[in-house]
Amino acid sequence: MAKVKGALIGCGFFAVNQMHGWRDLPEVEIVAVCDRDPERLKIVGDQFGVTRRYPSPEEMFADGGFDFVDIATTVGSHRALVELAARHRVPAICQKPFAPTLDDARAMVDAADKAGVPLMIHENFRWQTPILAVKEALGSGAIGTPFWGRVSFRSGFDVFSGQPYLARGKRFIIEDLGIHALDIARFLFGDVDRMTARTRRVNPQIAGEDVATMLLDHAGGVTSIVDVSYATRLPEEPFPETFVEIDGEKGTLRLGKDYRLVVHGPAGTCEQVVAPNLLPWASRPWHNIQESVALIQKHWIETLAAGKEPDTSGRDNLKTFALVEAAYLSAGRGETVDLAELLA
Ligand code: NAD
Ligand code: 89V
Repeated sequence: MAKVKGALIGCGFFAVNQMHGWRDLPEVEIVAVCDRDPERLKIVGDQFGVTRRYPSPEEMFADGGFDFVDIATTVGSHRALVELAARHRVPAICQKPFAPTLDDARAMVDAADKAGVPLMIHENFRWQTPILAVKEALGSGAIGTPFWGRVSFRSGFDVFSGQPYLARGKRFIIEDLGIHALDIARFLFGDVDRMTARTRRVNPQIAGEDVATMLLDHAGGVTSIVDVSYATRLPEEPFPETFVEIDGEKGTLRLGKDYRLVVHGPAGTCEQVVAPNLLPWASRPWHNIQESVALIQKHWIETLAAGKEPDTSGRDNLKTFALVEAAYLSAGRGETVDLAELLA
């Protein structure tokens, strides 16, 4: 059977995980890679044996010969690259965060729609094994209808050594990491009507906020807290684990340290470890994130073949990205922000 051919733009820090994920899918072949940095282009081209290498995305698209493009560059280039893919009618995956602004994100969804090609945002945290286990437990009805939730990521891990640009942006934790936690909150509790947020910068060496506390009113009636911090020094560093707490009308669910999931309800208390698999190319503590890359890529290939919209399509991810915008607006103004107004 003919392989699905892909091309990748951006051969940086995270793209290496994406290349490993693609290599593990027997039905996929990455036929071309692109990076404006010749050193990164060579490292990734050599490591994964890709001979078609381009310093410019325009040149790569002009040559063509691929069925989809995987955009793994940082946010400033996302709109131009998705629009370029749309002009060439090539289905595209774009890394989070979607775009610098909500207007850019909307324009990207429009461009893909007009071209009639799928657009998926690489929002992988909801594909983590422990988060999928939480979703399944919630869906089983074991704790009844949820009325309260918390999605929490608190760490003192040095993310700046691998991703130095994170220290320089005026926006930091909500845009980079909070976006994942907000997407998990949407995944578990549904869309959001109102957002109230507070932010802080504790680390004086960075430009953006490294702590955020967000209160979400979900349309279905759940109230949730999404709290994220890179200024939290714990006796045992939990990076990159996301903890989840849910109270339901009949019981409770807790996903805690070392992927321990406790579901308590009328049928009793069930405790299990829902640890991610350590893929052969993965390394601790990143393996949870790395496995979710492989899972979202599999989902992309399945939806592409079936002509279905991916779960984290551009259209869906507009609602997650709007939460990021709402959080910054709310924290800046000290007010609650109405999502319907923002998305109108
Ligand atoms: P990086 O800076 O290490 O890599 C980006 C690469 O893209 C660089 O090599 C750069 O030269 C190249 N590039 C940028 N613009 C380009 C353009 N227009 N044409 C060609 N090449 C270009 O960044 P990173 O840490 O790998 O992050 C990339 C993206 O991945 C970001 O959006 C980041 O938020 C996201 N990310 C996602 C996860 C996740 O779990 N989903 C984890 C880490 C990073
Ligand atoms: O997932 C991410 O976007 C990464 C990290 C987990 C380090 O924040 O930037």
